[in-house]
Amino acid sequence: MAEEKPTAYKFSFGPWNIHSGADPFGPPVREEFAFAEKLKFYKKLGFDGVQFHDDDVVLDDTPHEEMVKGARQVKKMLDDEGLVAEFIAPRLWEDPRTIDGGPTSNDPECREYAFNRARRAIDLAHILETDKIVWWPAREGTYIREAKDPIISVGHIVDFINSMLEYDKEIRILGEMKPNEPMDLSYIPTTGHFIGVAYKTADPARVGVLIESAHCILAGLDPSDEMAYALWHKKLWGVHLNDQHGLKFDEDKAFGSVNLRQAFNQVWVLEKAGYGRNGEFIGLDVKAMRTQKKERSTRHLANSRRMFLALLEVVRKVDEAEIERLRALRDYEALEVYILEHLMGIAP
Ligand code: GLO
Ligand code: MG
Repeated sequence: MAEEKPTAYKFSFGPWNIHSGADPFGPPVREEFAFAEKLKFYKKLGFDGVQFHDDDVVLDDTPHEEMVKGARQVKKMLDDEGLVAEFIAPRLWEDPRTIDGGPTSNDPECREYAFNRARRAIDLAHILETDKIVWWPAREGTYIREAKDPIISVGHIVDFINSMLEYDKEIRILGEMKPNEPMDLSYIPTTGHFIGVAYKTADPARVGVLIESAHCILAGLDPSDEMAYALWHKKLWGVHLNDQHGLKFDEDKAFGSVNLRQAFNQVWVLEKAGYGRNGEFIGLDVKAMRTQKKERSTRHLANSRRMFLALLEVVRKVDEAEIERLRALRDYEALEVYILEHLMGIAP
């Protein structure tokens, strides 16, 4: 039997991953690159895909005709750089109408705003030629438990997804779950929750997930097991690889920078499952350190990609027969050292 060719992975990031270094406690520390300048970095850094918020394409509330014109201009810019759009994510968390959430707001007018904005994101997706909408439910939760009805909220979320599925018969919805931040507690905080909800929507085959490593760690879960769970359901359509130092604010650290072994296991699970063979991207969601100077503020992207590819080499070098042998012996002590030696480059 002919051997299958190794997956040629494609990488993506969002324009927000090149940023001015502002944080909740301090102002920008480097000038923001213009969008056109950011696009120039993609190919140079080894990336082919651009992740978009809807308002990275055109500002919200732009009249329809102008919106179409603006989106076509962005499509042309992508074409000129040889790039493609991976997904559009409606940025539902910055508008005054979503202070208390979009789909789960108590105010029906605010819910309606969220529904309309998501449909508009689908229009943009058409123009940018992607069939993926990513939904990160940033404010769909509560600061205090009593603020919303938690049962009704789950129903609102299903209605929201259905409204997108009904609006467009091709579009796919990828839930990007996160247990907290900016909310104290989010509804449907994990991939497992979202997949449960997916099966209750009008077209479960078009509802899947994008998994971010840091979000899993924030939920006390292992990212590679989360990915495996979604892969089993054939619902892993995107990833946001990054890293996170324990249970605190969402750090979006460079991939592999905190826990190499955990990163290795993510690459392992993706590679073994053939992730990427249907055009899925290795997406990153990483922040540059605030201390970084402007002209060196894309290093975290190159570094994360480098770590993915280096870990991929390790994954491909590891001998599966040896792993099977040690599994059969139940000698996990030996298996552990076998993996660690490979990770450290000291395998005999
Ligand atoms: C924040 C999320 C955010 C999303 C992005 C795309 O915690 O990770 O960065 O990935 O807005 O929806
Ligand atoms: Mg993310």
